[in-house]
Amino acid sequence: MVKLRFLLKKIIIPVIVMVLIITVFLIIKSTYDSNNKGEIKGSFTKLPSGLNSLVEKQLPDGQFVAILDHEVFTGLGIALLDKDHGFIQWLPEAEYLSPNKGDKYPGQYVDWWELSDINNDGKTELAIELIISGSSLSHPFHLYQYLDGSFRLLLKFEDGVNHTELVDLDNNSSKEILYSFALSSIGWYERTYIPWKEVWTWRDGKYQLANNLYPDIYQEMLLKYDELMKDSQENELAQPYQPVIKCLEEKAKLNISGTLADGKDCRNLIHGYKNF
Ligand SMILES: [Ca+2]
Ligand SMILES: [Ca+2]
Repeated sequence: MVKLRFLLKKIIIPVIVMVLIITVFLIIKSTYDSNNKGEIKGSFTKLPSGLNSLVEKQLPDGQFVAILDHEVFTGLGIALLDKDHGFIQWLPEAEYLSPNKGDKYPGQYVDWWELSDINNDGKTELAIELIISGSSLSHPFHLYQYLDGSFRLLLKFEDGVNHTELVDLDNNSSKEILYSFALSSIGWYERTYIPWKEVWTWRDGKYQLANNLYPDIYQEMLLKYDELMKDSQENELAQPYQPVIKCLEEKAKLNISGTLADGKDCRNLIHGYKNF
């Protein structure tokens, strides 16, 4: 009897009290966790090792698109996450691979991103401009469409000195993609003297090159080429680019006259140009 009382006092009661305390703690913790699930820093137990979600946007069906970065290495990837922020997959051509797997990622920083019905077709698009720091001033651009729980790549631009804007140029509620870049970015002269612009418009279920529908843009480019031509006459090192500027002028004039012309066709006039 004495032994039983001793056991109750020294072992059984303390153990029961301990179990009660742990149970109450777990109940409080699980309530706290479920209340905080909507926070970005909620539960990332299902993300690949070492990766963190920097920012994310919620999709119409409750899934998320997120920019993931690595806690040690540089670079960003774009991923689709489930409703609980668990990793589903990388978006096409936006995979992040750590340096020991090949140093591949679409960008180092996010310049801007937009998730909306960009082309006014009732489906959601994601447009994202990234930044890769370095002398070529590269701003990779990816455009995706979200359909049936996954993303498909519609367009991708990755020239040097490039910038992309979404603008509804003809006021039909479907945004055009205005893309500016340099035909080559291997050196300062290329980055400065041979700029070009493209306009992409949504037609027949895809974004198509439509430079010739927006003559005003190429009128402006003609003024720019005039200036560059004058500059190049005073700068010996810029003179090798004059044939390229002339070619771009001709392409701009064709677009103004209504004939679709692509400035990239002038690249073969750049001495030593290689398409990397
Ligand atoms: Ca759309
Ligand atoms: Ca439009």
